[in-house]
Amino acid sequence: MFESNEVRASTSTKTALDVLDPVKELPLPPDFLWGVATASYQVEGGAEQDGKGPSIWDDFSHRNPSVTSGEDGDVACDHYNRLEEDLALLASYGVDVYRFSICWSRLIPLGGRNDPINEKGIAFYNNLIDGLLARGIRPAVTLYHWDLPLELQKRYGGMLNTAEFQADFEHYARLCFSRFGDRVTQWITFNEPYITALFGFHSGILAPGHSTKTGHDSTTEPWRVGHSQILAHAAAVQTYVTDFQPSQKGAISIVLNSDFYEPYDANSEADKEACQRRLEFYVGWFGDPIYLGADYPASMRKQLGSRLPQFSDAEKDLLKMTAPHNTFYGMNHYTSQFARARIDPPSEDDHTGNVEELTTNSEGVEIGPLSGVSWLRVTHRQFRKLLNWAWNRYQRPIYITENGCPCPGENSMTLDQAVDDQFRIRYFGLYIDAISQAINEDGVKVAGYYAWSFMDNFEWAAGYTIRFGITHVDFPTGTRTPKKSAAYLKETFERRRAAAANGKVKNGKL
Ligand code: PNW
Repeated sequence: MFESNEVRASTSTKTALDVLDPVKELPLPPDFLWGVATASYQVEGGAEQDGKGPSIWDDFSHRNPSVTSGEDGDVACDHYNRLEEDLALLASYGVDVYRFSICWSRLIPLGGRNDPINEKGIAFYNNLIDGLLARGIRPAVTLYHWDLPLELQKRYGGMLNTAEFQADFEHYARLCFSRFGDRVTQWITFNEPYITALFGFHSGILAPGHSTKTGHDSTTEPWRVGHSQILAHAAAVQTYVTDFQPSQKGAISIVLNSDFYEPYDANSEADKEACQRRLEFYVGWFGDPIYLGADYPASMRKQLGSRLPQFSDAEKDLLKMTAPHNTFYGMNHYTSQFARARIDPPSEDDHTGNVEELTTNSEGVEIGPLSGVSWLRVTHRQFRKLLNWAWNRYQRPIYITENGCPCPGENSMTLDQAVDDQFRIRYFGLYIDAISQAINEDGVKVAGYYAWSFMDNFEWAAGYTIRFGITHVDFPTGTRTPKKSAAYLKETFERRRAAAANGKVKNGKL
């Protein structure tokens, strides 16, 4: 995942589309929100502009060009300098909401609680937020989407130092609430803490690039980094609820990503248990402490023993106190896999719950058709099951905070071919149908949907080779061209919401 693992179109797009189910265009509630999402390092550029300090991603991409396909986010989509154009484009797409992240080192170049604040960085996000509101678009703000101020990594090891990180994150969050909170009603503390912990501190594919290969202890670091994010999250929630929410009236939570898992052998009890355990190691790791105010899942305690940190009494109190204030569940979801129970005992650096992950089951059936990247297959039925799983366990209204895919062969296409993104349109249609079924047939509360992504951007270790945008970006010139999926999303959400409003819906069907 995340490496440059582009899937080139070996067959024509028509053939790839033929194997996908048809879209039913099922209805959605009239107040369902839709929008698009981005992250600061993936789109902004302006790496050294107006006093911004370096982040671990500036450092990582410059030091390890081979890991990031020789690319970096120095310019990316140059969103920092093309703000007006991008605001106009967002408005033309008819979105209700826009999810973006703040680059911490733009606001506090060195990152720490006693370090100076950069007013020019604050001004950029003020312009963005005001520009959105002027166009009737509501901002949803992620505080941390992977670009930690580099100085904090150097000063005390960043997330490896729980107490320092928690204090600095709380201070940064407070700054954001106080400067932007009068206009922001949806806050997200961390994007995908699972990916930060495991890809930043286990495989080393993402910044800061720790792994056993670089001399780090990947049997303990991911669990410490997860612990730090949970406690920093809880501290920020407490600050928001105590000092800002009474007047600002916004909502706050976190975004957890995960695949769904189907048993490799549908008749094997061990494989069925492996699916549940895999989800606990993926989602329960963060979801149980944050939404339930509980300890880590028992399956994790059992396997990881003393390598999984303990919560002190004061920390347990903080989690219990803040849990009910996480009023929505932010879900990033792309794909699913089969899970097979391993027979041998888990290795010390296992993070799966001793589960083998596969794309083909015991009968040789593939989980779904391949998109334009090797880790992502179209698995809309499993998406519906994951929505049910998260709703049953946490009982919070769900926002899909990211969902999308690259088309097979997209990066090798001409502009005309790339904007005719029928594969992506089908993917969106099927996944939105799954949301409709979860709401109307299963009784799951899903409140909104953000497509990933507003535009093609810096896809981390894959550089610019993997394109997730509903807007094509020609990176040498920065030229934006809407893909057909942009118009499709606007029309399909209008149609699906109107269907319900017009009373044309019976039993959730048109
Ligand atoms: C997300 N998986 O990460 C990130 O939040 C985005 O920044 C990124 O651009 C996007 O996905 C597309 O890759 C992922 O489990 C997290 O397969 C998890 C998975 C994939 C991507």
